[in-house]
Amino acid sequence: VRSVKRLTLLLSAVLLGGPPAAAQPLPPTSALAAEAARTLNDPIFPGLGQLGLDVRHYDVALTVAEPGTPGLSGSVTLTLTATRPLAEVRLDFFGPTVTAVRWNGQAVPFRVDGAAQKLIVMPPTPLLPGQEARLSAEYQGTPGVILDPDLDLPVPLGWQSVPGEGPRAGANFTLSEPNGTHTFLPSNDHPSDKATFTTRVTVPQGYAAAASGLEGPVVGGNGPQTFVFTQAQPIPTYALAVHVNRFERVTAPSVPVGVNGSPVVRRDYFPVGTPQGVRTVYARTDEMLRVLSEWFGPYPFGAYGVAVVTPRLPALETATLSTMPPTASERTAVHELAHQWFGNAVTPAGWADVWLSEGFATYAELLWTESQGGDGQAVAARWHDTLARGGTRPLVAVQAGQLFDRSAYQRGALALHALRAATGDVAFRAFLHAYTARFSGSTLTTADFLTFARARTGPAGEAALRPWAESPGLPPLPPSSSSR
Ligand code: LEU
Repeated sequence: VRSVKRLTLLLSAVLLGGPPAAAQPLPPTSALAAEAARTLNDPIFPGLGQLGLDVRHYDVALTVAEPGTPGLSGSVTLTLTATRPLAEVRLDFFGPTVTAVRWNGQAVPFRVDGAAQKLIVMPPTPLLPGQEARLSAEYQGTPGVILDPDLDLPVPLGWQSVPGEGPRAGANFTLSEPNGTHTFLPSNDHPSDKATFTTRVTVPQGYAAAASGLEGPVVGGNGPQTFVFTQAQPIPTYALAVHVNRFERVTAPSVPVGVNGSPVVRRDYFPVGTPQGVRTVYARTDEMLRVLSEWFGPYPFGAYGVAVVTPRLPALETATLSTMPPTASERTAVHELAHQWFGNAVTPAGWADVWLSEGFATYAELLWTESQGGDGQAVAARWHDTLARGGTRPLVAVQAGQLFDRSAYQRGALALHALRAATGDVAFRAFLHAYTARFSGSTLTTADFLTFARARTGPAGEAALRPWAESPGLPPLPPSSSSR
C-alpha cells in the first residue's frame, strides 16, 4: 500500500505542476525536534506552534494574479494575546518572501528561519499576559511545499495550484491538514490554537473566490475583484478553506438546524463544466444536515456546502465549505459534513488525538446508512473485519504515519458503536448533544473525552470505551444497539 501511495504522491506532484523551483525539500518532521523547547511540543509534530501564544483572529488578504500558478501575495493581521511573557513571537511559516512586519502599526525587526519553518518577530517590548497586540506581515512569491516523508498522505500539503488545461481554468485552493496552512499564511499552525478568520481574496475578472465562513459583498468593478468571507466561530488553522476558480456558485434555501434553529446558509461551488454526476453526490446535503444535527446537536456554523476541485486528492472538511475531489462518494460527503462538528467545532487538542475527528466522522457514515434504511450493524461488522485482517492499535497515535490510518477511522468509530451499545440510542444521542454543547469552540484530549464520557454515561459507558482506547488488540464487535 505504501508504494502505491508513494507513486500517487509523485503523480499528484506532477499533476499539480510539481513543487515550485524555489521550494526546498523538507526535512522529516522528526528533524524539527530542536525547535520543540519553545513550541507546543506536539508529540507528532514537535516543531509546530509557540508555547504561550494565543492567536485570536486572522485578517487575511490574498491576491492571486494568475490562477493556476503557485504565486501569491498576501498580507495578514493577527490579533494576539499571550499566556506567558513572549520576548519574540515565533509563527509557523514556510511561505513566500516576507517584505514587511509591523507590531501595532509600527515596523519591527523580523527574521525567517527556513529550517525551523518560522517567522520570528521581535516586538518593541515583550507581549505580556493580558495584553493584546496586532501583528501584520506582508509577503509575496511562491508558497512552500510540504511533502512530509513521515506522513503517509498522497498529497503535498498547503497551497495547491492546478494549471489550466483545454477548457479547464487554472485554479488554486488550500488542502492543509495537518500542517499545510503555514505554506501560505504565517500562523500558530496547531489545532490547539483555534481562531476566527476574515479572508479577503482578490482574483482576476471572470474568476471567483470562496473561503470559510459567510460571504460579504464583492468589492471591485471591471478588473480584479475582492471576495470577502467572515468565519465568526473559531476553527483550527488547517480547516481554513480558500478556493480560486471559474466557479458556478449554486445556492439552496437555508436549513434551520443551527443553534436554536437558526438558518444554515447553503451554497456549493462547482467549477464551470462540472458534470451532473459529480453534482448529484451533494443533492441530499440538506437531509444530511437534518439527520446529523439530530444525532450531534445544532450545526455549529452559519453556512455549509462544498467546493469541488478537479485533482483526485483526498477530501478535506474545510470549515463551512468542504473541499471535494470529483471522485467523492455520498459516504465521503457525509463524512466531511460530520467533521464540521467533530474536528472543526470540537477539536482535538493535539495530533495524537486525531481519532476524535476521524472516528466520529466515520461513525456518521453508519448513522447515515441507518437513516436511509440500511444495516448499520453490517457496516460496523465490515469495519471490525478490516481491523482484524489489517491490524490495529490503541486510539492515541504515536507517530505521523498513524494519523489517518484505519485505527483512527474505523477503530475510533467502533469505540462510539461500543458506547452506543452500552448506553442505548436515547442516552447515546443525549451524550453526543452534551458533548458538542460542552466542547464546541474549544479543544480536548482523549483523556478529557473519557472523563466526560464517564461523567455523562457512568462507569458502564467508560468501561465500554476503555478497551478501544487502550488495548493493543482488537476488542470484540459491539452488538447492535436496539432503540432503548
Ligand atoms: N480529514 C480528512 C478526511 O476527511 C483526511 C485528510 C488527510 C485530508 O478523512
